[in-house]
Amino acid sequence: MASYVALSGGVGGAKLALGLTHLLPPQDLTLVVNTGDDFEHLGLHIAPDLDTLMYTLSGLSNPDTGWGRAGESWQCLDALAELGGETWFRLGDRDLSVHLQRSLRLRAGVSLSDVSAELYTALGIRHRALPMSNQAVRTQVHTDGGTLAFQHYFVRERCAPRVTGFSFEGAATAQAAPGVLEALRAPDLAGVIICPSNPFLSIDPILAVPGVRDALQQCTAPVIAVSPIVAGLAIKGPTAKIMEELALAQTAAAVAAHYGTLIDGFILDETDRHLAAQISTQTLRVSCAQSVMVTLDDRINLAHTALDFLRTF
Ligand code: FO1
Repeated sequence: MASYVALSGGVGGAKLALGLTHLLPPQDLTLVVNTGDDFEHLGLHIAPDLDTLMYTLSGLSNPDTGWGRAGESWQCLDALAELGGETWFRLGDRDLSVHLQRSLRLRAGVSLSDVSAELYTALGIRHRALPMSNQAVRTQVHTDGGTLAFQHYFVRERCAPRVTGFSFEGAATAQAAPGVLEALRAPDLAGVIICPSNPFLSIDPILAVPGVRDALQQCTAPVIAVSPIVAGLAIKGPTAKIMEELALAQTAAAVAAHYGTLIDGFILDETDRHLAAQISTQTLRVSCAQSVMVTLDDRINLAHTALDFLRTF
């Protein structure tokens, strides 16, 4: 028996997670998902990364945006606009069903991890995806114009403000959700994969949950990360822009340096092969792969590379 854990944010991470679910049976994979992007909106609890992963794994995701559902309609949002309501965060009619159901169950006292399990099961997903925590951890984006809640920065302000740093409100007193630390401490743990998600906005919130970083540091299984930066560009989202604003080089090497001693291996895109020698150290091995995932085969192939790489340690 060999079990694996993957840490994931939304769109980019979900692609690799999908590839992993094609190669590993449900009992051998635990997906730990960022909830720092969660927020209360229109009286509902929105959990974007859990939902992006859920729609991706169930085959319901919108292939153009990566978030939300395919074939969505927007009648509720249009009607809300007529009432002068808030429409900057686009909730489709079908997507709303998930937010309504989740919010109702949370209000009834069910934990976020249990509601997520109910929703994933209802959509036919057999692999286990755990929120990083059942308590609220909310990513705050510090910008030169003040501090913004994550979705206000990301969606409402379209990542335009210059970032000066991040904090994860509530993290210090949060607990890892049931199953998270257990998966990282499992005797049969064969490897941990940090998906190609934004290191600052999607992975750091998971690492900020007490116990997670220590568990990764202490686990004897190898921990690898897949670079979300390819040829100096973010595959999706504001990672490169944020790195520039934080005065970091916009390179895969800077991402590897950000993870530091937490990782034992790093997967670079083929186009960044020339960086391999610079990144590898006595304690960090580098592997190269075609890491831009356009097709399902790309997702499965990258998952294969990650698992093969883990097996070489
Ligand atoms: N991202 C956007 O850029 N614009 C939106 O209007 C938007 C709506 C939305 C609705 C539900 C949901 O689950 C995700 C949604 N996202 C939207 C994505 C969300 O902001 C994610 O937090 C980011 O993609 C980062 O992972």
